[in-house]
Amino acid sequence: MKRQDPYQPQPQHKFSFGLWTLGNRGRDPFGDAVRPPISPGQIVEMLAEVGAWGVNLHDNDLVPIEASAAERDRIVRDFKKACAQNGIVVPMATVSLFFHPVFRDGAFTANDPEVRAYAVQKTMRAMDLGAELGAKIFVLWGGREGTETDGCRRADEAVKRLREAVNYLCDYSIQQKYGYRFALEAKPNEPRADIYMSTTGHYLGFIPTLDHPEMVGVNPEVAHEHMAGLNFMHAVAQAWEAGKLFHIDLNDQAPGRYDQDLRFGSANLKSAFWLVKFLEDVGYDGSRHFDAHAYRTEDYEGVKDFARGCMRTYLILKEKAASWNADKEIAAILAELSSAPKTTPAVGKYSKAGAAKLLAHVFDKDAILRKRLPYERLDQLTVDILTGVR
Ligand code: GLT
Ligand code: MN
Ligand code: MN
Repeated sequence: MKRQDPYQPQPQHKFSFGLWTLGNRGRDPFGDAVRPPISPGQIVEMLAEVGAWGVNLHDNDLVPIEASAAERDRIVRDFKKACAQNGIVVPMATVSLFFHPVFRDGAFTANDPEVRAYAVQKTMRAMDLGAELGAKIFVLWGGREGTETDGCRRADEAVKRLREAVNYLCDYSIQQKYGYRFALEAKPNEPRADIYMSTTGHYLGFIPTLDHPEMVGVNPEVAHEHMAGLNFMHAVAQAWEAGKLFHIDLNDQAPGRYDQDLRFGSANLKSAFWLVKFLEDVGYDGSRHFDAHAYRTEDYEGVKDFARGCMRTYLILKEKAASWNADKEIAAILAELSSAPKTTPAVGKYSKAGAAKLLAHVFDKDAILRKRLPYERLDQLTVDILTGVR
């Protein structure tokens, strides 16, 4: 009997892609599109063919910005039908506050009050659209919320404007009973020279200042933290620990480059491994959303290869993470690392008695230093597992 492919994506893996990802036509700042346009319905068919679970969208990925109300309704009806026929769900919606030239100076943080008001109105309409399609997560990525010259506004004013907009949108969701959870996505630069809220950590500091912090979390993206030279998994872990990992954008990126949005795991397999291991170890159960696109060399068959590759790599790394966790030598090293003499005073929560005990204890620093920390071996075992020789 033929063994079933263990890396075949299943609905419970919650793999999703944006309409803008499979629909990406390979345009870049230096060259025009290489792939012909395809419709949202065709993208949904492709997603079903490759075994994905969900599709995410910006308002204008589906409904052109100038569409009439009647056109909008027809487009939405057809799209819902395509999703139902292909067994594809819409877990997340978002809004384009970056493509139209009106947002050249930002959206929620723009200096022109009319642009700020339009941005909020456009987002409310995108929330209506997402709710109609069943989305429960609403992503906000402020790609244009930034500067080329810091003479244009005081940076703390931008923070205040952003807060005002997010507060407004939370209240709109409550009033409409949409049940949204907002996921804020950071990026350090591109398309603006400097974007406010440049890392996930910035957003984690911003969220507690909101009127409804419980409704707002983050959508960290691999590439965006790598562009800032940061350890992505650490950002994800901090978001998770704060109860704020509402969504995640998986892709890949070599540090120091332009915004690459590469196939998941294709640039730095080892950091992708630590990430997948983290998500699986803690039991993250949200979407595994791939915000990436195929190489510009590809036709739509190549785009399917790209999408299959993202999911396959995730599932391979998930299997490797299980092997890592089950490895006896690794388990023995981990146990050794955190062992200590029984006489070690516990720190834990402060108490007067505990503090007195701690102050009285004499630490044998030489003995502590004699303890092995075999991280070289630990890391090589990881490499052996990842390369398949173990
Ligand atoms: C855009 C950006 C992404 C964001 C999307 C959501 S759009 O493609 O590069 O990182 O997640 O607005
Ligand atoms: Mn993204
Ligand atoms: Mn990106």
